[in-house]
Amino acid sequence: MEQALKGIKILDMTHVQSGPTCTQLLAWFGADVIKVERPGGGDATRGQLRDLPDVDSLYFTMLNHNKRSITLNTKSEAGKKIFSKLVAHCDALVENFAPGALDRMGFSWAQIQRINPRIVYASIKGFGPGPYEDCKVYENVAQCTGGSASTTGVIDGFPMVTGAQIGDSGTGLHLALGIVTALYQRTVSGKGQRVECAMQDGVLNLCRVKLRDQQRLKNGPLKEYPQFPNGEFGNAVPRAGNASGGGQPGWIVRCKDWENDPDSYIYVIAQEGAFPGLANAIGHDDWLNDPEWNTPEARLPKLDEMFSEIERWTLTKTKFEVMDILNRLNVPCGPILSMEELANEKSLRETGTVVEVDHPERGKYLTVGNPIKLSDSYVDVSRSPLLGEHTDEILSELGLDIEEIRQAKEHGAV
Ligand code: CAO
Repeated sequence: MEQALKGIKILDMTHVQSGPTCTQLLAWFGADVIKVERPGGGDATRGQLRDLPDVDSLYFTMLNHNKRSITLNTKSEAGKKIFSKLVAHCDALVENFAPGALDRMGFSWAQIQRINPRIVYASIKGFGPGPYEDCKVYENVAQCTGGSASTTGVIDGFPMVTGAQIGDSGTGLHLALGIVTALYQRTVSGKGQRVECAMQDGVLNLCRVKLRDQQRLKNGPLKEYPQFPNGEFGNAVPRAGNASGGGQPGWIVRCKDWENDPDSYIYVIAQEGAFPGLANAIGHDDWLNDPEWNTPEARLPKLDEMFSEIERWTLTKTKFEVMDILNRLNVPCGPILSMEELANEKSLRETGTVVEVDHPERGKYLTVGNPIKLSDSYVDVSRSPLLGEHTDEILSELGLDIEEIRQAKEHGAV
């Protein structure tokens, strides 16, 4: 079996998280990803949140699988020459520097196009054109400016960021789609193009349902929100605790031993079609003939009471027992799984979503593999490169002979 992106060469100028998640996906689909790093320290995440002294951090290793690493000082004259060769050699350049960094190195889009008109030039920035276009941005800044934080959190509590890296990894995903789309268009147009994703835009795209609710607010209260019917709605979409974002009410309820296990909870959705089974299971078959309870509209103003009754039942069972019983009744539900449980989940290991990788300096560690499964393109997760591990190999692929490589080293370019 071949790999979908075999033969595609990516000039990977990414660092930290957002860009590296994008190029890691492309590498998993078979692209040759050449990660360019500054001589000395390389990607800052190599040294961040280290759990072992002098060993690449898990932060770095888990974002840079299947790539090759070349060190290159793109600000030195000799480095710029090599960088130009890389631009000519590759199908896509991907970067997520602070705004203007590549231009300051002397590589504007116009210059890059002159070197290689077929190249796709893909960037992640914090913001698109506008008042904040020059700002540096990290994950939580994007969550706050993209509408996620203002709509996440407990009712009447302060805004909250989520554990899911929707600003970084979410935007990396968006960019990867942009790159393969541009490469596809190139097969017809013959030329490359610019692909840009702003983290604010990526987060807002993932918060689409909240912009939906912002507009619904004009026409009356959001009846599925916990603020209805007793609380007040202001001018903007409020935080809704754990209420479902869709048309079916849902909530997190406690399960047996929740006092000792911080993850003994389950999310239960009271979907209309499965409601009779749910009511029966929790011992409330009386609701089925009671007009106060037997329609979704009748239940809407008393969802808190309904979920307390569901919880009275779930408190007598483990989250997995609840899952077993309710799944058989077609009631959508999901246990709150801890990272410990996910790391040990057999089915995730079998599908390659959780993978054990061996690293020459740190030994074995777990990572999240490719969550996108193609039937005709295999994924083989291999370890992240050491800093500059492939410098000589890549330089000779660019046509430099041994003497030129020696000189590049002597000039501190690599
Ligand atoms: N050779 C020479 N110089 C290099 C180099 C190389 N191989 N690689 C990077 N540099 C230089 C850059 O050119 C830049 O120099 P200038 O400031 O003179 O232009 C400098 O290193 C620092 O780059 P940076 O400004 O991007 O890095 P930072 O640590 O200050 O900022 C970040 C990091 C993430 C805030 C910023 O890159 C950013 O806003 N990126 C866009 C948004 C983004 O992706 N954020 C997600 C990060 S993960 O949460």
